[in-house]
Amino acid sequence: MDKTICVIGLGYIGLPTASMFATHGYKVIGVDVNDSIINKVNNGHPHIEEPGLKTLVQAAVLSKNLIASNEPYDFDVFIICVPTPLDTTSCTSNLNYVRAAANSIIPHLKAGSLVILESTSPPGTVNKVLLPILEKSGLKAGIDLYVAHCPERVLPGRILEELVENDRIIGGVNEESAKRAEKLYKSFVSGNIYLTDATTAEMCKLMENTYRDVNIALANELAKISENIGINVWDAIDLANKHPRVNIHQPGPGVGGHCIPIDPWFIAETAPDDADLIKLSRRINDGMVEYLANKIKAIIGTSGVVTIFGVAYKGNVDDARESPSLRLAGLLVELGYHIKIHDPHVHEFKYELQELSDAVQGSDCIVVMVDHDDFKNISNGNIQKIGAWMRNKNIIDTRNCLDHNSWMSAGFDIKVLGNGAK
Ligand code: SAJ
Repeated sequence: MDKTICVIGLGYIGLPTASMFATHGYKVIGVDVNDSIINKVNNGHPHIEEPGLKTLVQAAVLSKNLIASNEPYDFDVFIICVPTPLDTTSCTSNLNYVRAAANSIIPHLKAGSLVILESTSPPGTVNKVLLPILEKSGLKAGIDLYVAHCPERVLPGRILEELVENDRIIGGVNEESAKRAEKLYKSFVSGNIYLTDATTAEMCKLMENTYRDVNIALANELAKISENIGINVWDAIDLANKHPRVNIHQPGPGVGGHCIPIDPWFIAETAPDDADLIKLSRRINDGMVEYLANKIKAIIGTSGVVTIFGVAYKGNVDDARESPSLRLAGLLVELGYHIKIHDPHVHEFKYELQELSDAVQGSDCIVVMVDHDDFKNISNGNIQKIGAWMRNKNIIDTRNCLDHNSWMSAGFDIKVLGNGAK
């Protein structure tokens, strides 16, 4: 019976997972390389903004069932929740953090230890990367060492609910590994738990996010076509989705976050000659910022002041990782435009962030890149003020999220991505 767990990596998945186990009957050591994170966790002040997480971490720490440390202990179970970033030059996975985590637990393994990889990884990572390292301990996977892959699928902003409610896929190097991991997660997961092999579990996670990226690429391609043929793609998608088996996604300025734009590459690196649609979809989605730059050029010419509204990767979050706005900003600067940026949720960004009034001062065009509620709810009075501060009253709504009549009444020329209707 497993009673003690080492969670390696206290990020946006590791910390909630460690805290969940610590409040459901397990003694947990949360291991991280960052001393500041360790101190914050031990003081009950998580470094991650996530609804309900502070309460959960404080309960886990106060119960003394969660201690953060910079090194593992000789516990029963080890759960690896470290980053697996994309090497953007080669578009391949960087598994160095997984290797480092695996090496760090070798001295703490004993006969019967269970190791679970949660980090999203290319298919084959458990069998070809993790096992060879863990077996340096002298233990043999499937004999006296149990190993499984249990990917997460939680939506940032709803992590604690989805950690409990979502179905989980567990892939073991053998059936006993999967079953031992299943018993562990059943301590707090109310969703169904499905068992498979490790490589299938790795591929399943990647397929989920690749499905989303490919469907977003379809929506973006339909948006461009709709502009050309003079219809509103948003209305067309809404109507097409009335079909019981159609789920066309929403167009946008590109795909951000540290999952959807990255996970498809993990499949492509494994089968580069067979991943044509997957790679093309990535190019279509990443190409939306060039499409927008051409739209801006058609509106204000080859120079001027462009205001970017929103740098988070999606609405109402403060995370700007892999944000399309980052790529658009770089492209516009390269093309010679003067850019000004405003995002009410994000406070650190590669480019200067300004308050709204400063960001629109003297601007020739606002590009709404993120459907923050703050942008949707700008009052008519403030729309008038924004118009008065701008040099030219142009606005491009890439998320179809604004009240277009309000902006048009204030004298704005409004363009909506994908809306070619006059
Ligand atoms: N986006 C569109 N059009 C859409 C949907 C999303 O342009 O129709 C864009 C968003 O603006 C954003 C990006 O795609 O820039 C990603 O958005 P997302 O809604 O997919 O959010 P994530 O990345 O936070 O969460 C996804 C989820 N995966 C799926 O829905 C299949 C989540 O369940 C995963 O756990 C998460 O990736 C992850 O960590 O893998």
